[in-house]
Amino acid sequence: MLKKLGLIATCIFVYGGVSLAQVEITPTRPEFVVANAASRDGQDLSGSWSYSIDPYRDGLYGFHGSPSGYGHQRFAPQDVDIATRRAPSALFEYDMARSPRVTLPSSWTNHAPEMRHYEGLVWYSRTFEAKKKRGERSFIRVGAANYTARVYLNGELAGTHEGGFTPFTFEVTDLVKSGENNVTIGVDSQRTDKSVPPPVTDWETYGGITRPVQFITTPETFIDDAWVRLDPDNRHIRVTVRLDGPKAASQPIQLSIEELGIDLREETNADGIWTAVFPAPERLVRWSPENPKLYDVTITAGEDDLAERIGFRTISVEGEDILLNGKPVYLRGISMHEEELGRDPSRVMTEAAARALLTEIKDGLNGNFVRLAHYPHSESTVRLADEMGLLVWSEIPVYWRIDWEDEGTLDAARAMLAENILRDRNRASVILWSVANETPVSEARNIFLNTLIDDVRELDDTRLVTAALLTSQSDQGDGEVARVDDPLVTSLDVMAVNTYNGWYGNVPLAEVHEISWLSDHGKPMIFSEYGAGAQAGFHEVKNPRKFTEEYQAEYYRQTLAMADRVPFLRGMSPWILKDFRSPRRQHPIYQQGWNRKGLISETGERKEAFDILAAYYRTMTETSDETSTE
Ligand code: GCB
Repeated sequence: MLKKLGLIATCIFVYGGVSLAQVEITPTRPEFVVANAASRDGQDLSGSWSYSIDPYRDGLYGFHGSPSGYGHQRFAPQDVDIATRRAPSALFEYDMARSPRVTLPSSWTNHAPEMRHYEGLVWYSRTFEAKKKRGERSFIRVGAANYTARVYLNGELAGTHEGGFTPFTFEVTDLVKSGENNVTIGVDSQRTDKSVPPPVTDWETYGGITRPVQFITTPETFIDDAWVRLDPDNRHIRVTVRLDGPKAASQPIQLSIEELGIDLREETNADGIWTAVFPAPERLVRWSPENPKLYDVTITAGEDDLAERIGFRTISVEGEDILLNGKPVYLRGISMHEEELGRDPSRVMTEAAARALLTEIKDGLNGNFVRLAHYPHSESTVRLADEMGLLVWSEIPVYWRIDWEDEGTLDAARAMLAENILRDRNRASVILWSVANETPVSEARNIFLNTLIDDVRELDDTRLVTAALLTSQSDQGDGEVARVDDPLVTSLDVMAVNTYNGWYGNVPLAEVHEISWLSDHGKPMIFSEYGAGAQAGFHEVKNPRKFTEEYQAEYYRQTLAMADRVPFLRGMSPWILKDFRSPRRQHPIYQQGWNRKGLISETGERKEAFDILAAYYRTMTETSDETSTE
């Protein structure tokens, strides 16, 4: 249920040199943003839900493809037992109320042993009490459901959504009733060659409802979107607020930041939008990893108000430097997946679980940066990064083998991008939006990714755009040379490359430090990935081979020595903080279904390489002047 705003541009793009397609250049926006949704009135529907698997999608279609029949509709709110007592010949082949119960949010991987590798449709259902009030609107918001979802309230379809990592909200004002309500969500983890990401990745799919479901109530006219940020000129604060509802136009509106003595009162325009620019007060403290200062911001419009905690900072590029608040910054980072510590994770990324991982980065590694790979992580993780002082790389799962020629695929990617940016553009920690990971160059791919880059620039002109690229490498007599020769670089602010010499490829580990890097782009580069696998506790000191801690440690020494020789390198997010589940990694001794490139094991045990990176970053903090707070 996505509303496409704006005009269809008249640009004609050539797809793959064959077909002509008209691409809408105005970004696809979700119908509702519901800024700071967690702070909204209503009910958190996290907790106990019943579930029923449906691998043949029997709840949706009969066996000849027609809509499902009465006895199959998992979304119908009836009590099957009572119905069959009343009509003894009625046949029901489900009973949601008597199905097993589980606690959401969580992927279904841990619901039962037989769910561990399940892919397909699962129905979830629960009831909640509501009281309908005149002049009040109601919504169901899902933080994330992987990969497609259908939401029903009291048996009626409220909406459908594609994309496993971004929030979606459906209005249910007309469907909700006073008393008991039934909400049923069908989540289908099945992906196709046209989905984003495609079925083949290097991580666990984690199908299911992995972030909170909320029942939200708002006044008839409410503040749907509010974006408050420091202008790139570093001297002004800019505000954009969008109201939704019958009284959105010409509505008195107020913004206050008490600590800064800011109290603005104006009116929305005819479209329900208020934009303002005003000088940043002298005493404004800039947000930075060293001083992650957040301000309480309140917006009031009619009967609605919205509270936010917002940090103010600038991020820009000058030549080969990345500037935070006008000063060069080196990104001392690491990558992470959304997977909690423990032997049996199921993507239950509570705040405590995220804090445990981010603390390892901030305090353990002396880091100031995290790459949240390979899809948008939960909003609470990004808010935590704001609070703890970690710069964030945020990305959408445009990964490996995307169908570059399919318009539906492009639409899906654009929708995910917009949902991600609109959710997180108030977070000072987010400095980089990434549009892709390791995508081979082709004409169709360049067009696809340039459309996404244009969208980013349209939705957010205060951050940098990047993508994790592949590079070419050769030895033409004077040593191994790696080149950043992807034509996409022209459109990016920061070049990012994934490089695995010494783990993949033919360069011997001992020679990795000699590799040279060439770029004539005059832009900053970061190593968005490099890494080697090691099983925690597996040692071979004399002749270390792959998967020993010693090999991984030497890999880090070699790669860091190489990094020291790259004149335009401005940061790194090695692969990866923690061992993570990946069905493609099946060495029976070293991997057992885990990608072992973590610097800590799945239970948090630090490997030798952890200390090498931590020491490298510590030295950097000791030698650099890091007081970018003004
Ligand atoms: C990559 C991918 C990442 C993989 C990693 C690996 O380049 O971007 O998703 O997990 O390599 O471990 O091979």
